[in-house]
Amino acid sequence: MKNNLLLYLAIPALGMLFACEKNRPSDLTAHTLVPLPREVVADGELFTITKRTRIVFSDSSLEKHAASMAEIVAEVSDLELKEAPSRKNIKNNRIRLMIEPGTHGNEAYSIHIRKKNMTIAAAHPEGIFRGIVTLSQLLRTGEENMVVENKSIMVPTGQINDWPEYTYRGTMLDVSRHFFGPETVKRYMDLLVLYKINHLHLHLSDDQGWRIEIKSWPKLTETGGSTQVGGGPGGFYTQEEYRDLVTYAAERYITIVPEIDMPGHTNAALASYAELNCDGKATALYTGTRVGFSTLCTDKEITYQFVDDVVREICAMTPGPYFHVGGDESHVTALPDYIYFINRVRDIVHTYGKKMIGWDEVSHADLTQGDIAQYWASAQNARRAVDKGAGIIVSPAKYCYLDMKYDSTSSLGLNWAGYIEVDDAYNWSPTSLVDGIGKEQILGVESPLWSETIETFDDITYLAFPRLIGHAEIGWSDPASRSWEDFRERLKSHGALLDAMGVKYYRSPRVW
Ligand code: TNX
Repeated sequence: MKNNLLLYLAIPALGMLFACEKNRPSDLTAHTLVPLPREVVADGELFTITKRTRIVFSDSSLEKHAASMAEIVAEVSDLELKEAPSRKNIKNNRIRLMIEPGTHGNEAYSIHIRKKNMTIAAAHPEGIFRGIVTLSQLLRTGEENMVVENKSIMVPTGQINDWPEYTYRGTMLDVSRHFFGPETVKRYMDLLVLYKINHLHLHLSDDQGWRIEIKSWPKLTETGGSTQVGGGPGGFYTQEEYRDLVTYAAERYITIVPEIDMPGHTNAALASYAELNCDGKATALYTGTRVGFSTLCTDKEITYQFVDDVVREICAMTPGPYFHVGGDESHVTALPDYIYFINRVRDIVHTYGKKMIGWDEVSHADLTQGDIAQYWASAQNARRAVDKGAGIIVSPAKYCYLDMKYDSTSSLGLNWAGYIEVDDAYNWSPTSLVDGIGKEQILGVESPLWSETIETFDDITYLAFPRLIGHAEIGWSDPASRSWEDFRERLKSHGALLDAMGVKYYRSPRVW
């Protein structure tokens, strides 16, 4: 059975993977893995994958994973390995995928490579998936001589034990300022998987565009989805397309986090429905890039009916635990109105069984345990949120904003939070940003990519890579073992991998 979940991971016909017999790779610690695994112990031998190697799995839930494993091997060599349930009990010359109890959560895994066989073990299929990603990196970014004439693959023996620092490792894509269709989002997800990013936050509405079909309020997309920054045609996801994205994400262990930004950043909705405005008049569509000029009318009851319908329809299509309510830069909403609004919206989100996430300004409202503030600008807001019992996702603009220019010569991006070179994006720590906010309060790290200046898949990847790879390591790896010098060396091989996949990225002079 063919399954291409991880096919993209295996696509590059890396010229470097053709080998000669001498100089065999035999040191597992000489790897180029990103994010850096917790523990890697080498024992100096080799396991050789040949055409007789079998992939066996302990549990039917791993059948797809076994197929992905076979595809990765097939892509780096000419080998077409057979898969079988492990009751056939093959001991030697096999790659075994195995569920076994573990202690570090669903994503933890271990890889044990012995002379005669190899095992990827985890407590949950998700851990097996993360382990397969690690192995695929090992095969694709490893030493040049692992693959011998395409007929065998020599893997250095040893053990990898690995688990994440934070359970939430995300990136946000703004599909409102410029719209990106489902195929673009899927291609982006294919790359996120490679670096173990497990949340994709979609910024589905803003002043310039409403991007998700809401059946009970059809003009949101008919009118509000009809344009974008610069006046282009915009676009939106039908509910069917959104569901398909959610499924595509789930198959890759990515959780979609939908955001409807409110009460500010709502011009697209205000242009679609006159009744959402305090003066009862629809606004004009907006294709510029100013922020902070729009607000829903917080003292009209229809506003809450609108929010309830939108949240209900989106939550019904979203299996993940979160609904993001935005809440940023509501500069024309008076603070008491803002607080009243967020409190009511939070209750609506809870009614539909989701946890509320909001940008750090939502800390002004009555947050409770389980609510989450996304720290992007104000340490004071983040602190206030924590004091109310909320959790924190860290996205400090000066390190995490993927839409900031790399330097003054970057043609894409903005610079209001500064220039962010690849080492700046890597050299910081989530736990030393705000006094009183440590690992216990932090769910994880997210890198937002706002789209005022970007229009294509290449634009997305140029700003995201390689900075996002650094953020992925911050979210996953042991903080005590992170170092820029070491990361930079590993990153070099990932440039070759991105090249082989045809992914456009910023070739920073600080790395290459
Ligand atoms: C600030 S970050 C915004 C966005 C802009 C972004 C541009 C945040 C919560 N709000 O509306 O797109 O800056 O970098």
